[in-house]
Amino acid sequence: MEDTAQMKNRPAAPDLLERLARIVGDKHLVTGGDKLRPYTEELRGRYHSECRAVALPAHSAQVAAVVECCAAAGVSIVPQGGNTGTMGGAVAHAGQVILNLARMNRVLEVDPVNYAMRVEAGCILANVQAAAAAHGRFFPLSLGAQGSCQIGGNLATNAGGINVLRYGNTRDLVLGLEAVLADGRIWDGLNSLRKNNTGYDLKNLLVGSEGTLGIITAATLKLFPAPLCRVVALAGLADAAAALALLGRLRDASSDRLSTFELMSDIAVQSAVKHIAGQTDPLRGRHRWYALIVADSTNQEGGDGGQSALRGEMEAGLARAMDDGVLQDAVIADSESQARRLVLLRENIVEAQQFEGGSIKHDVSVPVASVPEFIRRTHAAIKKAMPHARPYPYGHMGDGNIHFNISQPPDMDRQAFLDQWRPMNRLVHEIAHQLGGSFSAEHGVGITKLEEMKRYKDPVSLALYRRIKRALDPGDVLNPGKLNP
Ligand code: 2HG
Ligand code: ZN
Repeated sequence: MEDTAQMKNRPAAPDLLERLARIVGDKHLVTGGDKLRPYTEELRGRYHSECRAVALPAHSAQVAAVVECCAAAGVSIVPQGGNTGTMGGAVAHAGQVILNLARMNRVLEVDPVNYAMRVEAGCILANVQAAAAAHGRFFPLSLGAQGSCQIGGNLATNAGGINVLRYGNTRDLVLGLEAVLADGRIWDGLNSLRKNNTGYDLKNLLVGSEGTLGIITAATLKLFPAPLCRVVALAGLADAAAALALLGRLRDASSDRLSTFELMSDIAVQSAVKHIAGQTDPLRGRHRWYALIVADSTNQEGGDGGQSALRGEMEAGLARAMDDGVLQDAVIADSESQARRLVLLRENIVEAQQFEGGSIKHDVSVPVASVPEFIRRTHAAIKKAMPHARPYPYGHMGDGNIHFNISQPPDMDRQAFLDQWRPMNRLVHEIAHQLGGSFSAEHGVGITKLEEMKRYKDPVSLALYRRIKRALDPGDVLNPGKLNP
């Protein structure tokens, strides 16, 4: 194999596009015009892609043929799912081909007895959840973009979401994978075994590799019993230390059946109430912090599918916490529609932040027990650096993953504020690092966090990553320039 520099300098064979069209079909090779936009524009408008073409293969053999063809022409590939990532992992430059898996969207099998399902990589996450539910099973990965993100992208980026506390991270939900490698071979690791202790765990190498080691084309996913009842509560709290205490108490009180424990700052909740139509704050007074709590159960005890038993446990846990001064107020949803509205409050704060002007985003994790200290120190550091900046923190408290976002001072120029992105990142990431945390807990690295990789990853890890990349993709065909600084 020739090296990357040689590949980049060699002009692509003029008939590359013809050959790609022959592989995927004319209709499924997008080369220009408005049709490119869904693949080249990303949701938040932070990046814009250029590309030679977008290829939309129909099955793994076509993916393999596209990879072989591009590799032979010295053209690199950007694998892409629903294009909902936030770190620029699916962003392409003019010389590249985007390979989007949208057409590979079949649910291949749901096996309720084995608690497993096999899907193609382009399945929309919400459709995966629905297919599992249709067989009385539960696929727990759940995140804001689930109506448009693809499961292959979720796996390639190890995207997290709001159920990690109970069901584990995305990589924990995978039993097997199929992937196309940089040399066009198809790796078939699509088994549904719970135990298979034979050799290196290749699937875990690919999950979270952001398309740099192989293109995930199909997956066998782990399913769970479908929850029959759920209790959704919103608590008002004085500080993050109280939220931490409440988290522990409710894990105990519910026999560890909490699936979600999300922390939201007052500014985040109030901004959702202000900007999102129909959104209300169900608590009587204002609180500095709020927690959205979901518990679910498959235990059918009692005449109502277990609902009152689980509700009883949660009510008792919340009442004790109130008596002990841990929480200031709480409400439990009385109906499924109220429950849905409470969950929407958390979902809406992401969109609501856009109405507060420019925002600088963070996605850090620290040990769960260190969240209060992280929040305290970060808040103070931001206020010192920019007194009128408005910290807008929220996140997956149960996983120690806080989006310590910052909204611009109201009277500051938006761009002048956004120009502070890097120094603000540095400040927040330093504190997370000092507390033994990560600068990217769920959104990955892409191109946005390459500097942080250099700064915070230990040199041995970085050297191993480079070796693994060279071993699997010596020609730098797959998503070059992403993840590895
Ligand atoms: C969430 O938790 C997402 O809602 C988005 O990870 C976070 O936009 C963000 O900062
Ligand atoms: Zn998140």
